[in-house]
Amino acid sequence: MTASVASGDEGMLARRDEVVSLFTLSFGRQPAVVASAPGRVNLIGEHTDYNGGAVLPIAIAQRTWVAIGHSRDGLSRAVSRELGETGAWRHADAKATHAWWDYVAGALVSAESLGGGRSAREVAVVSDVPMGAGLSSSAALEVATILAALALEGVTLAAVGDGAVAGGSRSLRDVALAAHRTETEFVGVQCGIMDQFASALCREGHALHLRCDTAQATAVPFSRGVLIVDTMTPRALRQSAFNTRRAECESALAILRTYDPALQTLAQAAPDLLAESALPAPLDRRARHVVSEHRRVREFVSACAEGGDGERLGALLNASHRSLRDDYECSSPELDWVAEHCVARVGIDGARLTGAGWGGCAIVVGDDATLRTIAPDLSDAFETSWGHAPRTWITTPMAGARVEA
Ligand code: NG1
Repeated sequence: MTASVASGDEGMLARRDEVVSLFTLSFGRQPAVVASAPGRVNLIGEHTDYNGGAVLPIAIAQRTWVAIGHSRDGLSRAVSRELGETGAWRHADAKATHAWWDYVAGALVSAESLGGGRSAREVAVVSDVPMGAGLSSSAALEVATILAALALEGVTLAAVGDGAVAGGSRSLRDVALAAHRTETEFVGVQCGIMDQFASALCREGHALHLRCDTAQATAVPFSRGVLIVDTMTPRALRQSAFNTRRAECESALAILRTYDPALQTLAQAAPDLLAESALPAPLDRRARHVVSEHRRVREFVSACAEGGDGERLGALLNASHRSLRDDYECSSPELDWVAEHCVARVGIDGARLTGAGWGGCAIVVGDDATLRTIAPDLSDAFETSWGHAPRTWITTPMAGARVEA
């Protein structure tokens, strides 16, 4: 099995044409606007977001494309190339129905507060962001829909760095926050802000250093390649294990606050405080992971700013994996296999699990050409060891959301 290659300009144009065709075929006229937004993968900073720490995602090559136009009969509709069934609803009565178009209906509702209109609209969706792989396909759909809805009403966005349309009083940051509200308030998934911020604000050739306590976001130059390996293992126990970890982190913070009442978040706890408080097991290990991972993000960002030395980056990635495996206990044998298989190879910096863990994806970071060479062998060796093939993608840091010309 070979890794999919990042889409180039031609692929982007083809996808834009496909979503225009889908819209035209479905609704009998051309769309007024097309917008797109990428999926994301987190380079480092795992299980830090809900502990007030930092994360460092990049936008991946796979994107979601949304074409939009005003509806002519008062009914909103959404059609998707990948998801089949067409949804129809009245915008004024929009509510979550556990259908894929909840993300579209909810995004149109969230866009209202930014000037995104209240009328019925028709939307076509084409996406190559893999679903169910932890690469934020839902955030990409929310962000692209909100951006398309704003452009349809002529709302222009103020520049954030150089990632947005110039002018206007709204920014891509507002789009990210509206997309996050879609997920938490409309769809009803209580997630952190990373996915929507990454999809909206990432810049090509950069990672996004996002402080989850203040929502402060900075672009950090990052030019290495990333091989994403989806181990394709069932993640049945993931949600309950995730909830257990969140509760453990809350307990650890409550105990630490008895020593330092001013402590705001677990990620900010000083190593000395951890030692002094002698947290009971396993809270000591959970806290150690969160505090050390938050520090690793800072060191990774410094290493990137100072030229991105592969050895330094790799040491931090590998340390992150060990900490997730041993202290946070959220790895899996397959994820450990990927991490171990990739260490000490020329052209590879390091590897670690990404996302929540307990199955799911790992990333291998290194030189783009080396990743393309090793990906097929890695897939074959994985299949020999585990009896099934992984899904793999290679990407470099891509641009965030945009309105298409
Ligand atoms: P993934 O596994 O990528 O969905 C989950 C959380 C993130 C973060 C990571 C661990 C959801 C929707 N996402 O990510 O917010 O906590 O785990 O760093 O729960």
